[in-house]
Amino acid sequence: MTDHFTFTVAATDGPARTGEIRMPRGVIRTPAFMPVGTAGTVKAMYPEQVKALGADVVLGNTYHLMLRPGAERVARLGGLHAMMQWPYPILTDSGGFQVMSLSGLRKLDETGVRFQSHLDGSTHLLSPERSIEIQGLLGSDIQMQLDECVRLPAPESAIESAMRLSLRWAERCRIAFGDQPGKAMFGIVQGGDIPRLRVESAKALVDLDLKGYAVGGLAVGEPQATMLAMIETVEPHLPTHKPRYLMGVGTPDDIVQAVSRGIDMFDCVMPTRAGRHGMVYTRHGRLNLRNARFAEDNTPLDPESTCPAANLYSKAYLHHLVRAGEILGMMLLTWNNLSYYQDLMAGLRKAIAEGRLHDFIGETREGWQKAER
Ligand code: PRF
Repeated sequence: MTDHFTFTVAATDGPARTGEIRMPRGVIRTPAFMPVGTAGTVKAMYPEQVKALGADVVLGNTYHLMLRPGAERVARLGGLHAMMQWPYPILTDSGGFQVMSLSGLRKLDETGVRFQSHLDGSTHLLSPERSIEIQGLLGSDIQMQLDECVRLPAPESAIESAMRLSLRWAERCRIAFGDQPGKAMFGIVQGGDIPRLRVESAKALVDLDLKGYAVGGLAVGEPQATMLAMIETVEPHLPTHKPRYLMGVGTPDDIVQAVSRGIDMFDCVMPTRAGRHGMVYTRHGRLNLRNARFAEDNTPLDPESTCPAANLYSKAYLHHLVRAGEILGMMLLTWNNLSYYQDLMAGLRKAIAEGRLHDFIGETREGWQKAER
């Protein structure tokens, strides 16, 4: 295994690419979906199950882990990989986005974000330097710059100042991160739904020569068409030899659309969160297993899937578990959903390698139409 962080593109199909990120803790096959392990666990899943489904990397959150159990404590206990029993790569988000969506009182200025914990009301400061320090204490392999993400719609002036602040924080994060050959710090393109600001953000980040680039500030209230247009705006300005990560996205359709526009990495709570709320993703679309029409449906979710949650148990049984609020219901639905997402990514990688991405996307979308809603 390499002692450096490298990214190689093996094949392209239009703007879409398939390749590998290599780093000391493992290889990430791209396009990759990263299951979300916010609080040091991919909820309702054993780490070995997550790996067996084909996930090469999971996501952790600075915000949650700094508050509980605390970054210094995680470090004393040997780091997040050791605690979680996940020896493979971990990417951590920087915290700013979660502060904005979860914490109580908060104040953002040039220094960073001062905020009150949603757990006990204690006050904390997350600066660019402290965010990188925390991500280092956790042992994160791919660290994200601290940024400010503006929900859409928003006034252009607010989008512009958040983008500029994010650029200044990117420089501070890069200095704080320093030179760590086996690890990476990614910049985050901001700029809302304004093409001019997106281009300016991408160019300035590329000048910082970071190891990868995320597109942030999307899937925050805008239509899907706007999100895809922003990816198309940014993509030509990002270097082809570095990974591109679309943060917090998305539905299976968002993912195939973004992959076909050149995105390599994704994370989203959707498959795990939906699985705890009775929703399943399948080749035939999304189903709500709480629905009474599944009460006596003795067929599995997908007999052709290799995941037992999809090929073994009947929909009637899963419906019963969900209705009864049984823990196993959440476990099986989460397992099915992550399996579906990982199989989708494997399908995308194969289709790109074989130069038939367009047909693959057509067939995949046709399959989704089959679910009766
Ligand atoms: N910035 C960071 N994390 C994020 C986002 C962002 O813009 C998003 C937006 N979809 C999700 N997670 N740091």
